[in-house]
Amino acid sequence: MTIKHETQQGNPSATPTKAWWKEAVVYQVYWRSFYDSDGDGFGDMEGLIEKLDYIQGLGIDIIWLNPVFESPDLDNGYDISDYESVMPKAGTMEIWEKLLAEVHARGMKLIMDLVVNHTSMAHPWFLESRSSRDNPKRDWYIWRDGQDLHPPNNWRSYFTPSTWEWDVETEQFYFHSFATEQPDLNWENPELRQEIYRMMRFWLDKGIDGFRLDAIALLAKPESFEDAQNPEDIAYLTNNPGLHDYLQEMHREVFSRYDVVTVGETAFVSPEDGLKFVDEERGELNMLFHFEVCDEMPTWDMLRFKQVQRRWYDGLWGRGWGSQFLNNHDHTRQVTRYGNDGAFRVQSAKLLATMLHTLPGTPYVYQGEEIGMTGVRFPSINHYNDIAMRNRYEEEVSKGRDPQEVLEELQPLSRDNSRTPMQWNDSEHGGFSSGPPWIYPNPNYKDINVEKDGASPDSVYRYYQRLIALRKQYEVMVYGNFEELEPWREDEHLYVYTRTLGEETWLIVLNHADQPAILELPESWRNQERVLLLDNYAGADDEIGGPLQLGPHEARIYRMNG
Ligand code: ISL
Repeated sequence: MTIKHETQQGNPSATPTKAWWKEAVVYQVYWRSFYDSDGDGFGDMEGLIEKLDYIQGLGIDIIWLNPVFESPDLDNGYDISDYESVMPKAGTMEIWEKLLAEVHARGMKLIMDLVVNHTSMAHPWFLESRSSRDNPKRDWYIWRDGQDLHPPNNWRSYFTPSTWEWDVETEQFYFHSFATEQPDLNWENPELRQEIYRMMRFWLDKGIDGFRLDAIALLAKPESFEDAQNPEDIAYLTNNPGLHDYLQEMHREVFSRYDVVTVGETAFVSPEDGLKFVDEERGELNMLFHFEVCDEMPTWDMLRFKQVQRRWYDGLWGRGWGSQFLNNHDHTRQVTRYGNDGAFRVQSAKLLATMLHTLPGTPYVYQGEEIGMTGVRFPSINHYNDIAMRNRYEEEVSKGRDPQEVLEELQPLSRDNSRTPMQWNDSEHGGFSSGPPWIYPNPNYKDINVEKDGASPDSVYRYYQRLIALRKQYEVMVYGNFEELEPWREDEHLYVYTRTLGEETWLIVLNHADQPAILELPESWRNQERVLLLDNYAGADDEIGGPLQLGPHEARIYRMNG
């Protein structure tokens, strides 16, 4: 079979092919922070089972479960030491089977977060590989001679100053894209690849509904590890030659044999690169997460966000599928980073949700965003757990920088912002656990929690329910063509766009600002019949023919000629 490498741009006026995972809303469960059933301070799968009705109540279709495989847990499960057993912290294989059955019994699907770019250094494969230069598994990882004990090149990893670690036993360096404890697998080795495919089929044969593929754009490494011009720009870790050959082989050997969904975590991809992963003609992945916002837009910038949305719509639409998200377990909470988590927290949480659920692509809800949970500022580095942040803090302070200055620089984007325990009620630890949690709760759990949100007439959870219910009722929200209204294309606060499918046209109006706005619709729109399907102010609509008077962070969805 020839490998297809050519790609075209998307087709903005096309109507996409239909698929269940395009119509779905995904809820990401960072289980260790979701609900602790046994009081050990860690969330667990039993706790998740107890809360499945809460998730189903939103109208969720798919649950994305962060890694539960056996692991020393240095990177919270992204350092796997046994792909076919469950980390005791999370539960047992029997409990996992029960979780899958309970998810399916509620008509939902379960996708597993799988890390195949690297393993833990405690994985038996690595222990064998590092035991001697002629061990049969030596080539399952990436080993190179240095240059007079210096690393083979100047690359830095995501979490450390160098991607190379010296191994005194066999006197070579091994390669790691993340922490030293996370050695990269050598995907050039066909035996390794076949073992990964067998493991994937092991889980798919248990009945899971797909995978979230961690760091999947990193699988291929360059022939020769030349020095980088700018070692700080770590994009060199991704999209190396051969990557798509591996993904097309993975699709042939695994995904093509099941009715499952695959979503790739593809950092550093452009729409052109992205289409190579998700072009439905190519047989690789179903959809992807790009990071042109979360990795590259430190704070809200409406014009930049609009530009990113245009690029990806034009780049993928009609040929491949994307996702919409503004936070996850790696990126701080969206209402803090990209909205207003103060005076307008509730309205802002709803506006961001309206935007993500009405823009093209599958929306991903990260646990807690459905009640407007916020980021956090812990007082010292010792309150933080995230290996990425702690490594960077040490690295910067070791350069002689002021520790408090480094702390304040790292706090806003620390991954721990979104990893604080789910806030269920205002009891101790937010109702997350009866024991001290593995990570400090956000002190605002007394004011922001599921119970209090549910008791509020302005419940964010109930707004998400209504938003998600609309998706089930109207196909235009999934398959409708996207187009911005000209007068507001360059507006820094107002985002005004339509979704159109056949005779159905929706107009979405968002005022991403702390001030009210008056919006004079163009003549052709002003007098059209319309139905206000959803409004985060729950107020009456404006008179047809007159201007739209929007409050701060007000979001509206109109069905035109409804
Ligand atoms: O967190 C990021 C930047 O601050 C992301 O770019 C992230 O580190 C990167 O995209 C890869 O993330 C994934 O792999 C890591 C793991 O630590 C992350 O939690 C996971 O989402 C290594 O497995």
